[in-house]
Amino acid sequence: MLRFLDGGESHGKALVAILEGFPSNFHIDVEEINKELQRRQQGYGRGKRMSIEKDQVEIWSGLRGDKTTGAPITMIIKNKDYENWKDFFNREAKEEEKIKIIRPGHGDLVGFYKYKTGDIRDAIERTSARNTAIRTAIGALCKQLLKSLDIDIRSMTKSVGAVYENKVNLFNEDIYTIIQNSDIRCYNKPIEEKIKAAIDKCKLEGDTIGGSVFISIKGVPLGIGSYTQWDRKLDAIISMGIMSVQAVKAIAFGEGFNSNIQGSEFNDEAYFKNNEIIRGTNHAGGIEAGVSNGENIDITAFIKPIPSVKKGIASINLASKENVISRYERSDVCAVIPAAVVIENVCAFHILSEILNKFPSDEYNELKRNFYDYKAYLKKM
Ligand code: EPS
Repeated sequence: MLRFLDGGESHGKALVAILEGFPSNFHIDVEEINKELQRRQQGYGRGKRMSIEKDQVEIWSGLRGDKTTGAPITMIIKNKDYENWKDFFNREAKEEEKIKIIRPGHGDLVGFYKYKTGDIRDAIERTSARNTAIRTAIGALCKQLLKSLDIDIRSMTKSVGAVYENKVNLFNEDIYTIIQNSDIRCYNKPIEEKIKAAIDKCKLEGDTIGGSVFISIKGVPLGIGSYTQWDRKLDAIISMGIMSVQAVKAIAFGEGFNSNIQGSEFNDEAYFKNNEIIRGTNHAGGIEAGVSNGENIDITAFIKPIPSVKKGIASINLASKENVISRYERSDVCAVIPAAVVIENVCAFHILSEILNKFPSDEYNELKRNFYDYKAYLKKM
């Protein structure tokens, strides 16, 4: 079983995670993880914080040289901004600095009453999307192993505000190079310009903007996940991972949000061609009955506008019980573009975890052998 726990505050010393169940004898490329962390830090619409941080992972356990030993892997990403918060974190909060005015939409209200520390700051620190850095590091490691099993996870921006990008084939190298080099993660230049203009407009207005991202996973063989029990369904498992990413409000697999298709058209027609199963379409998004069917796993995730808006909105002071204008906390204007990278990596963790559930292996070569034997069996059917 692959599992992890993470800890860390947005402006605390570091983000930390312990990943357990990762097979031994796998050569890790730390620089590849750092590249993934850099991808996450990019994207149009980021705020000032990204000019402070330059995320780099340190691996403190579970390795001998660059090879995994099967022991828990401890990952650390230091927060550079901690230098500016050191004093703040190392003493009790002074009464006058405690935050009592909520940012509606954020975790401020629920955190204040749930954990009762008397300061909304404590909720802000742990609810922050800074947490996605460590989630990305964990996923990036899983992604490396998946890549060696010919499983590739890619993403693009699908929409920002009212501007929509057409879906393209992410596994066409020319197309994907353009997307990877775009700071909107878009293929179409005119759409990219429109999205930038929409983000700029929001920034000027002191507002924020949401959107959607498209993730496609290629190479997952038929048979990962199970319909025999609710908590073994692959789409349910992936959904939990994605839903736990800050600001995600909805997920669709394939054409899951399209109510304008009737059954005869929605269901992906199947054919045999040279003894191989061919599907006419992929409206199911690669998962039928909670089990991968061998097609690409296609996911769209919807990200709400960030709740920290400069433009004041109606809010409340929890101490004085007055109706006030919301307070502003430094933030990004648009988190859609980095969310695409985060969700790629969140998916990587769950896909690897479910592959390990089907092929329980302590050691990497054992996993590889079992995985490819299974793929050979599928081919022979
Ligand atoms: C975030 C607020 C901003 C973002 C942060 C998420 O941070 P700060 O409060 O330091 O300005 O930059 O995202 C990251 C730090 C990151 O690494 O993605 C929030 O409130 O969620």
